[in-house]
Amino acid sequence: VEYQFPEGFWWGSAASATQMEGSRNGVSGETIWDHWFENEPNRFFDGVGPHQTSDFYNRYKEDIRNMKKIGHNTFRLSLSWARLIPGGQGEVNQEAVSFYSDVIDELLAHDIEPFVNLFHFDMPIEMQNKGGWESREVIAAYVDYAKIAFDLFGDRVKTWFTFNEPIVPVEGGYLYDFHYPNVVDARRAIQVAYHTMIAHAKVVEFYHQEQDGKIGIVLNLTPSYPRSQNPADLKASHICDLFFNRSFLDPAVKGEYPEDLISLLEEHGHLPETQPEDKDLLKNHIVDLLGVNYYQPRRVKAKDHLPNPYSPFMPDWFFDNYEMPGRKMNPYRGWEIYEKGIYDIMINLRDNYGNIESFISENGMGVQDEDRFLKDGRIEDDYRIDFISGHLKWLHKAAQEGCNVKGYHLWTFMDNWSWMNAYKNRYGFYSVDIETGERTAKKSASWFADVSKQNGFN
Ligand code: BGP
Repeated sequence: VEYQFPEGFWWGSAASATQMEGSRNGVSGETIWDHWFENEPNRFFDGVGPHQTSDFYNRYKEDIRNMKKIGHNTFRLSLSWARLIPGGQGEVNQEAVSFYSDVIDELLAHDIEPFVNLFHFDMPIEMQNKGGWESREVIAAYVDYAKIAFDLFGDRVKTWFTFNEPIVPVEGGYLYDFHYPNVVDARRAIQVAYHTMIAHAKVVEFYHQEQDGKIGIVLNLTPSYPRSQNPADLKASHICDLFFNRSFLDPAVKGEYPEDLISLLEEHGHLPETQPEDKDLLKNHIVDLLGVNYYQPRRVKAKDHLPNPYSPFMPDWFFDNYEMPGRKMNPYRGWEIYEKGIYDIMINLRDNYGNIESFISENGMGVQDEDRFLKDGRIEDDYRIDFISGHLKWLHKAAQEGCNVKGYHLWTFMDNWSWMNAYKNRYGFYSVDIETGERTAKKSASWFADVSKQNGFN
């Protein structure tokens, strides 16, 4: 085997509650996604909400058998806060307790280690109505929810995550208008980002006091590449990195915010509101491991025009994105494919973040109208095999060079519902017939089964 991975490498995939369970299956409180879909116009869902999705709620046994078939030894799911505690705080839903408990047991019975994430974009509407992450009360409710989850499942789940991509609700909900509550306001965005990390650190603190497994966070890291080495481009790229990577990476792994970020926000009068004890909280409660979601890099250049000083403050004041000539694209999702990015991230973690234990917690290729590639009843997704192997080669090189990388998870196990495109882009190892619920392995699934069996590939 040419690309042999370290022993015990985690081969698996990732998914989230909202995207696979079906919020109308079983008893559940509403999340912002149900609320947005049902009550307010939105331009994203193609008229299809998160009600049914891929019906994992009813079909998890079959799905877990399928995971086993393709060699998964780990699987990341998220709990739905609104399912477990429908009001966000208060009474626990016993039906949800049995559901998650059964899923966890079923995974363990198949020798698949469950990685459990507490929050994947799915704020309970009751909590959003109290101010979402802008509110300290909501932080307290989230910490209580985490404690309940640890009490219920901590005996069997030894790898936990506080958040998936915490910057996405900030960007989507408070800066660029693609998530509920559709606010565009950098001051509030910064407060939300900050409070998310406070909530995170409080949960890490509690976990370390009471439990004996590992706890981490999943961040979508987008390496920031400057157009040129001239100072203006370098500066633009640096600021972009501060806003979109280091605003979460540094507090999570180093326990403090980058000084450059603090002084930039200070200079523009946009520091968040803090409490005196926050600093020590962050400092003393860093993660045990880091999940890295990697889809695409950022190509950054200095701004062509200075921003209008009377326009409201935005991160985009400091840089422009540009389309690098000759870049490779996934034409379906409109995202650049740059495999080496995965290596650059890992080297950065090795050299600047204490070589923290990490793994690729999401990487994947969304494709529209995948039925075009059906042959004899199976989707021949050679492009996905190329995509995965292209990234794995660079990940292998990183591991060879001493990066502490422990695994690779595809986004996602089976086609599911998505935040901004419902079912348009398909990502799974298994295709799902949305009408009948039938699952069929794609070609990449059998390829991946071989990879995990051999712990590598040629
Ligand atoms: C990540 C999210 C996932 C997922 C994926 C693919 O950012 O963690 O939830 O959906 O991106 O993105 P999309 O579904 O928008 O194509």
